[in-house]
Amino acid sequence: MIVGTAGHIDHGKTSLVRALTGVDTDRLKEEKARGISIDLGFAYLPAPDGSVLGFVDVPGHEKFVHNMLAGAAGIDFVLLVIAADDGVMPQTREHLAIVDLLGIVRGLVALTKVDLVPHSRRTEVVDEIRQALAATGLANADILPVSTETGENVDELRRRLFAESQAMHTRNVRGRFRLAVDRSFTLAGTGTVVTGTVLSGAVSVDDRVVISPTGRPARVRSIHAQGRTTARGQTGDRCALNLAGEGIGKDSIVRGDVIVDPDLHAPADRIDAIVRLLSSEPKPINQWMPARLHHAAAEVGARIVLLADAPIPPGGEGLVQLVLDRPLAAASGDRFVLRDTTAQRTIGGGRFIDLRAPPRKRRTPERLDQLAAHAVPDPAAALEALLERPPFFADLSVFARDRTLTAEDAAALVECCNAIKLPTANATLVMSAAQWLTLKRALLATLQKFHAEHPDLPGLGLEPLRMQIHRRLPAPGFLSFLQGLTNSGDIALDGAWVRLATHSVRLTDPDEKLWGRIAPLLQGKERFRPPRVRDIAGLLSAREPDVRKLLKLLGRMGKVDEVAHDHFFLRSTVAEMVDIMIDSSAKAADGQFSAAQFRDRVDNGRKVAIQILEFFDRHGVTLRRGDVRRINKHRLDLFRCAGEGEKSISGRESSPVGRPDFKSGRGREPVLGGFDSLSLPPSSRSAR
Ligand SMILES: Nc1nc2c(ncn2[C@@H]2O[C@H](COP(=O)(O)OP(=O)(O)OP(=O)(O)O)[C@@H](O)[C@H]2O)c(=O)[nH]1
Ligand SMILES: [Mg+2]
Repeated sequence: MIVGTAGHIDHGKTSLVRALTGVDTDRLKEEKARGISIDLGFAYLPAPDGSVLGFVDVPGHEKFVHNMLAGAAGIDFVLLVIAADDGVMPQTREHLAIVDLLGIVRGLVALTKVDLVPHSRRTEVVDEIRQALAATGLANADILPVSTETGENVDELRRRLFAESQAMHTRNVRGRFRLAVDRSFTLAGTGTVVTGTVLSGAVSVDDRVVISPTGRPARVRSIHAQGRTTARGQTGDRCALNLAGEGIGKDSIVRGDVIVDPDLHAPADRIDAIVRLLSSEPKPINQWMPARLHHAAAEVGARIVLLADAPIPPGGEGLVQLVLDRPLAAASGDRFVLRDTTAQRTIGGGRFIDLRAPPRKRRTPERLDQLAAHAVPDPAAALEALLERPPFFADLSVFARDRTLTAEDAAALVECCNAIKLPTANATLVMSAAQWLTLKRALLATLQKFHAEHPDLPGLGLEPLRMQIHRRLPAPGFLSFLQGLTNSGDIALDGAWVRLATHSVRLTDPDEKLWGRIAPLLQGKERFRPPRVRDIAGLLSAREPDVRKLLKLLGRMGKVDEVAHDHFFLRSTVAEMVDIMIDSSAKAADGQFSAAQFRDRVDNGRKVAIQILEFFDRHGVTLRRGDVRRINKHRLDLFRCAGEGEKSISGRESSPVGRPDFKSGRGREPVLGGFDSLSLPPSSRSAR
């Protein structure tokens, strides 16, 4: 258990810690000279149960409240020190407000210097204290009269602290490691040492950590926890870490930095939060009000953006966006305190709700609804609430990181919420099973409708499909969703096209008829020099655009290939030409053949032969060097005829490129304008 003192200057905090532990925490020369505490002091006290109590002694001077704040962030139990002669003073109230804003509800009031006052004063001051505590989390705290001068109740106080420590359930060691740095120094023979309270998780010797927000990596060389050497420190321990790493020195780590599990490093400079303004404040919080923000041991300048219409009145509470001067290493749910810009008084504080606050549309009803879900403390309940609201998905990676959840915690969360994961390259999105099903139904219905209206099209483009679905996922998540449906056999992805698995392209009756007349022109003797679109149109007295459109469609169906502009060959002819090239190359000692050799075999004139070879070059089937070409056996399957997949052609290796290659965006599509979109739409490209 970490005990922190609080209270007005000179009320006897340091004396009390010394009486309890035997340690004088005022170490600085200036502290000795002025007889006041300036910075944080630390002491340890072994308890009878074998545990060790840690003490953080804070200064009471109004100028050093920022130091008090740095110390108060990691404490479990507050020892509010009030001198019986003075009674409740300004920093008694301010420290009490801070402790309350930080959510510290366990504590005890030490009524010090009782040796200096008559007995009647004791009851008087106790009444005053009760009033001050009334509206806080410490309303029911015990008030114990003590004197370090006479020793009255010092043993009793120590005994009570031991009992409190024992009663306190060991803090849950769940979560990833975070330690808020309050000191950084160099120790001769050891190196760089940082101290602070472990806010979550645990750390072991040799662990890799990151200093956040700077992002510098380091290794933990050794650990002291609660004043003792150990191999491991955990939540609630005050630890000293000896850190090693490039550029690691006492000056590269400062008070306010947070040593974190590398996966947690994601500083935030725009945070949505719930804030409470102290009732003692004279003015409300207005739009864009500046303030000093204290979080853990860090302090930054901030602007307050109101998320509701009205200003937050003294004693009131409201949602705000905190726009920070520089990023903080924080976690969702962390407490913070606000002070005025001149650092003269504490004005309020609250709890971080969403570390990834949007700079725009931050007050829309949809966003505020999401914030309500983010505000739920229990991770499972919060995630469940998020998934029930627009946009009906969440980024699990970000959610888990910002709540410092471990991988196991995150997995358990998915299980517990019955959520469905959509893994993408950089993140894992999650949806509720119900929403996933809704999306699936909407998608299948959209495709079904599209196929019914366009039986001659291979499918709907990825991006148009995504935009047509009312429940819209971001492109990478959508691709992941489609991949899931592909795996389950509901849909098929062909290049950039999405179709129902059951859909196959059918020609319309007029097209079927026209094809019946065109096909013979591409076969037989003339198959290596078939007529071009214009010639076909002339021969059949058909409209040129109709012929072109049909042949392009047949290209998508894999029946023909557009070898050169407006020059279509039957797929079987292309396959035959591939065989001819294989044969030519097999007959040559060096596996190479010339354009002239190819032209002689297909007998179609130099110009056409070259166009065909260039077509194969573009598809990587042939590799050209000067006047000769080689076969690239890895691309041979590109031009097999439909249904020919099983036929083994000697010398050909079955290759993964037989199917359209979704990943690379390459497929069977002719390079020359035969396909509306050769590569994937930009959205699906960004999906990787
Ligand atoms: N008579 C009497 N004097 C006390 C008692 N406790 C502290 N003092 C005296 O009060 C003065 C201030 O004590 P500190 O312990 O330094 O007070 P503090 O609260 O730590 O002061 P800051 O850290 O500067 O805020 C010292 O001169 C102490 O000797 C007490 O119980 N009785
Ligand atoms: Mg002191």
